[in-house]
Amino acid sequence: MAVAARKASRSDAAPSAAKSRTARKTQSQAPKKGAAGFTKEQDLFAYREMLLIRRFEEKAGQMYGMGLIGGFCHLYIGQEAVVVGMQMATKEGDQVITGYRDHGHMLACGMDSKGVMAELTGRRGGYSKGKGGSMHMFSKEKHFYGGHGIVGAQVSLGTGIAFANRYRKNGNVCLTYFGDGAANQGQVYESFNMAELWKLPVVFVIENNRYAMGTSVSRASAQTDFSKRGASFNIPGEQVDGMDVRAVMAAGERAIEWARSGKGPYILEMQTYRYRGHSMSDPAKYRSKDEVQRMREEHDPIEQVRRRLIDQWKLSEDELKAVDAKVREIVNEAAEFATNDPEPDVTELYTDILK
Ligand SMILES: Cc1ncc(C[n+]2csc(CCOP(=O)(O)OP(=O)(O)O)c2C)c(N)n1
Ligand SMILES: [Mg+2]
Repeated sequence: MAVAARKASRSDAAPSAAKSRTARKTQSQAPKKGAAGFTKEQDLFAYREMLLIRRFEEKAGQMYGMGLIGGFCHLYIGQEAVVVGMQMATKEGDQVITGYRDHGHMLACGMDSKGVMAELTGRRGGYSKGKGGSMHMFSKEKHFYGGHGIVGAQVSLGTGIAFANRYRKNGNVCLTYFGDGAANQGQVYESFNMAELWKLPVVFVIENNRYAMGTSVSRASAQTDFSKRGASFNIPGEQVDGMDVRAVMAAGERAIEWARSGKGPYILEMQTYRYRGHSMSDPAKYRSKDEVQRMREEHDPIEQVRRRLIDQWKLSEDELKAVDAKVREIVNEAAEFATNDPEPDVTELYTDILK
């Protein structure tokens, strides 16, 4: 927690690109109404946010292929509705912490796409001055606490952030995301116990994308209903269609309200799917192409909203194209910045380290 906070203020101070933010709304300023059905504004907002994540990730994948991004790179494509729906249920001040599949979470928190992309390419305008890479970015300003490469580590850190919220009586809730694989880690259950015992304001969001690297849920988990994982600690939970941004927001509102009102933690199992490999180096031999194709064709979270915008809200193809063009422009600008920004100076080798 202390380390995360230190890194957060450091990286906030660093990137000039991250400071020069586009005028994009963050989700805590997003249009709100009852959650079951979205208004036109909510659908448009969700569409734009999810599309930004998708296009950003596609571009990151291309840049990785071109050798511009080194190290690990885990793409979030397919899972966009989870983080966008959850952010739409938050209020300003609520924190987010997650694992290594984190670019979507950063963008959804309102972090600048230039600063994120420049960190991927290891440039000085990146959120960690080009020294952190894909899995290690933070923004205290946007309440994003990483970016963690150790599977499950963020669960105890997120519980610690929630403890700080309770101690400071600031009314904030910490959204702590982790995967189906991470859900089998021991420290998760130590955290669950303390979170319920002390009624900490934390929502545990389990992103069940059906695989942990190449291992399917049914091969690795004795209890595959992750919403029940808090049962022995009396933590309530529910399973959510994580491909439907409206269902995510509705569940997010219930869970956040529960946590904020002092009732303690809440578990949301988001049933979702990642279209790409675990990381860029995954040949994905453990699942069939048909399975991926079926999910894309029948459950794509962005396509669902796109259809509503056309059928229900009568948006024209031209109006949608204008949104797409704007998103592409933001992503292209980020890629250009991340390609041309200089690398960190060698003197930076000895800064921002624990001595
Ligand atoms: C403590 C630890 N053990 C193993 C690994 C290697 N590892 C990286 S990702 C991963 C799978 C995690 O899967 P899941 O929690 O389902 O998240 P997803 O990748 O599906 O988002 C493993 C085993 C690690 N990084 N840290
Ligand atoms: Mg997984």
